[in-house]
Amino acid sequence: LQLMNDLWLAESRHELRLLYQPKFQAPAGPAIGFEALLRWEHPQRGLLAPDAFLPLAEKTGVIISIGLWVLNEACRQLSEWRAAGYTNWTMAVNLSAMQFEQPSLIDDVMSCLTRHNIPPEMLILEVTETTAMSDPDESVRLLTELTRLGVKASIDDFGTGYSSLLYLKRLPASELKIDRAFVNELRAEGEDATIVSAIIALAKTLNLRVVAEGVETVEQQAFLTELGCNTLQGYLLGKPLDPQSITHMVKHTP
Ligand code: G
Ligand code: G
Ligand code: MN
Ligand code: NA
Repeated sequence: LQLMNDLWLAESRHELRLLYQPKFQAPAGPAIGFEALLRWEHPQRGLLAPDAFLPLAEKTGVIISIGLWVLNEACRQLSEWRAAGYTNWTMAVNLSAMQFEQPSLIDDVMSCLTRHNIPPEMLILEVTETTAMSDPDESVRLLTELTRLGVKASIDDFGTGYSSLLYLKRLPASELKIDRAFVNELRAEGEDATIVSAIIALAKTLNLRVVAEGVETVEQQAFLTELGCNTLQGYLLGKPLDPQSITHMVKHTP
């Protein structure tokens, strides 16, 4: 209960932070964009990862205001990077199920883009496969509206939910992210290799960019590239970093 109280106050107390994890062109290209990942600097418990408080935030509804804060802060950071010359970077923001169902979502996204002067196509909204498929018709409608604004949609944690291929085909997404559970155990002869190559083939058929998340080894990097995966994300190539470290990273990478 204390945690719940603290969570309602976290934003006004300036305890929320965003880290940014890079996505790279496969196999070893430059960073093409970043995913904003939320952290909570709790005064007593220290730095908390989303798993420690997002379920509570969803249950109590505070996720709505936290989610708006995330969207706004990520766009603010992107506009700062754009002003510094990094105009080809995209920014990905994770949406929770409850945010996705908010009637004000489209307006909130639009006003955020305007406020920070961000070209819509540089913003990617990540929704999990499970969220997208819980009400497929509504998801098609929402993603169609977002796409009309020019914003990109990404289907996160793909492979863990139950997609109807018919709806997947109708969803105006531009990206699939292969869940890191499949990437984790990737070996050339294993079962996960078959699943991963099927997902990549599916993404190609549907004309979607395909991102592998959780890439931790050079073997995974090489194998995913061989299978035709265009984008890689994971600790091997870049951990979630604070903005200062990112500026440092790009200045010291040829
Ligand atoms: O950053 P980390 O690997 O601990 O993230 C754990 C989970 O929390 C991931 O599934 C990620 O998508 C989710 N997550 C991270 N940041 C946000 C956020 O700002 N909003 C939502 N809804 N989920 C997030
Ligand atoms: O579900 P989503 O893709 O939003 O999850 C992002 C989460 O995955 C973040 O919390 C991030 O810390 C974590 N993550 C990113 N790269 C790796 C990785 O290479 N290995 C593991 N185990 N976790 C990762
Ligand atoms: Mn994500
Ligand atoms: Na994911």
